[in-house]
Amino acid sequence: MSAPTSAIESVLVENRVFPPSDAIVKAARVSGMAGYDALCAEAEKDFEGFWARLARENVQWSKPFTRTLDESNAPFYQWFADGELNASANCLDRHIGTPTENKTAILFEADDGAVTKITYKELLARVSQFANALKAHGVNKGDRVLIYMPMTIEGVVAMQACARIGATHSVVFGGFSAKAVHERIIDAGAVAVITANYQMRGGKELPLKAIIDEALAMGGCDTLRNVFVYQRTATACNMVAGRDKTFAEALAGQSTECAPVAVGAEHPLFILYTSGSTGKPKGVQHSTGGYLLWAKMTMDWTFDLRADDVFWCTADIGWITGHTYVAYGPLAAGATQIIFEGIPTFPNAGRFWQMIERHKCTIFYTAPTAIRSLIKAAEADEAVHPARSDLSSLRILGSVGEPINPEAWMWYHKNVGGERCPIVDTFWQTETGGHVITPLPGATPLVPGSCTLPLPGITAAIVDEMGNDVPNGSGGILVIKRPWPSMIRTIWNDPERFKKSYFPEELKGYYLAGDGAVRSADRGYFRITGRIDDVLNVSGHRMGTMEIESALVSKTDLVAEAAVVGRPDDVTGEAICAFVVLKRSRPTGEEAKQIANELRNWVAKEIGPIAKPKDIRFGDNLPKTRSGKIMRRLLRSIAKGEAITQDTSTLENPAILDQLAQTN
Ligand code: 6R9
Repeated sequence: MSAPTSAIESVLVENRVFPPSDAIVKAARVSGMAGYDALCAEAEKDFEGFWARLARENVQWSKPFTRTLDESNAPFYQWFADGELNASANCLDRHIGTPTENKTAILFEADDGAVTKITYKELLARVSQFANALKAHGVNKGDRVLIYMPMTIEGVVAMQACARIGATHSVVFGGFSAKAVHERIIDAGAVAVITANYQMRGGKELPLKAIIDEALAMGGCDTLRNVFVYQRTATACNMVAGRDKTFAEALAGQSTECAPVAVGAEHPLFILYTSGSTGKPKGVQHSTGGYLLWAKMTMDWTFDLRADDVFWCTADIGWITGHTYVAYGPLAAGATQIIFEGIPTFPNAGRFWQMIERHKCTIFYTAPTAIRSLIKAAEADEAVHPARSDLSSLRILGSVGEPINPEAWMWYHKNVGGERCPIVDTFWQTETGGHVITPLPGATPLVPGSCTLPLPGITAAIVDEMGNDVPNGSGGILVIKRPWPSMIRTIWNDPERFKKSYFPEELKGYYLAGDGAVRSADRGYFRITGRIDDVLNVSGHRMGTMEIESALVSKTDLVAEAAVVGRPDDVTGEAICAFVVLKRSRPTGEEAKQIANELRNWVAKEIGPIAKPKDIRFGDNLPKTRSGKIMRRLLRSIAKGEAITQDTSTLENPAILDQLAQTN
């Protein structure tokens, strides 16, 4: 861990400011900076009272809580612990008997453009029926269920059905490999898997069930009893008698009514695996009460949601953004939301803009990497430019997953937002459960590339390595000083790692986010400067360098040693760059290309295609200190194509730098 120093200058020179218009301020829920300041003051005056008020207003409790925050076993904080609720009831049942019951909950657009709509009432029936099917197969409160589904209504149904019976879901992104799935089934002790035969992306039919079969064939999944298979396409897939059931088989004869199971506020709603700085992914465990409060409250605060909004978060349910702002938040808030199965470039790179027009989307929330790739596409082909679509329905834009560079911000603002829509650049993490630092659209003056200010009650700060505050304008380590309701509760099966990773002793008990940040000297606005651990952010997806290294060295017939670093990339934010020492002599030319491809495919098989290194360079060795430590900062410079200016006097083998600097 080291405090970042780069990227600080840019925040000091960014002086464009975009305040919300008077009309937006007037109509907003949190209205103007006065509205924001009032909430902050309330939180400061009575921290617990503030959260208790919001938890009562935003969540429906089947048994009210009497105690707000329990810090007695810090950092294992508990919120609203003696309260009881059901997350699915909070997303569905709460709307029954209100005008929302017949409102479209999900407007699903398939890869091929076919549209299906489902109302809240219909969704409740679908979720209840599937919940009954799970129960009939012996899935009980507290059991873990692994979900490996495409972006479909059924993906959300699967998550909500688990929540309804108090089962803890663990969604795995459909791009992860059989090995990654296998590891997660075992770590979570999953009793069931919910998957689909295939998924449709960009006109291609890609297998899902076959990957589950492969994972289960690896053995050791002793807890697993059932696999439920949604028939997304007409193509048949392998079914194992006794273990595998189609949705149709499982649902046959099941009632469409199912009483939600009340759980304690701290009951684990889900586990979501994410990359950390060691090879093993962390199962981030979230609560039910505090998490749901956050999902609902941030829909209102950050997106200023109104009854007639058409909300679209483009994230996959396999990531935290798809949990909080697809599967839970929009439903808890009673919104109409768009769910999109496909990819932004199929059948052409105007798909997002055409869909906004077609469905009169009002709030659009996506990742900088998507924006950057669509800028490129629009510049290359006028036909897919957002100007070709009517985007006048939009009123708020959002960004998430990685820092948005001011150029992309300005393009988004002008070409998508018509210079009228506030952009909420939401900083948060799998571990934070929902937004923690973000502008509020009717309050915060915007500065391109800055996530601006913490939400009321979030005590975000920038500190040095001893946990002392640094002055505005200086870079440092991003922390959150006090707990908040939607924070990570623990790492599944590994409480020690939870403490060590997020509450290191030297940081005074503060939550360590793992990012570097700097606050602007004038406004105190936060800008995230990137991860300070060995985690890369590629297209908004977190990848651990150690995970990729372990995957490479597990190709034992070929690889002796590997080191993985990130380098800046125009479209994906960061790109993965691997330095590899082979067991045979160093290849060059065509042969190097061929082996590099073989290694890329290997990594795709071990982790998933998203982890494939973009660059692979071969060396006779890696730059190491005399004590044998790989000098990653030198590799980072080489990967960027920079001249080495750092001190190399501690290097065991300085000559290796020239060799690695040559592209194969
Ligand atoms: C929600 C999500 C978390 C990491 C985080 C940071 C980066 C997310 C950001 C951002 C700058 C933003 N990140 N949002 N950096 N500005 N608005 O992405 O969760 O997948 O866990 O990634 O993403 O580095 O630490 P997750």
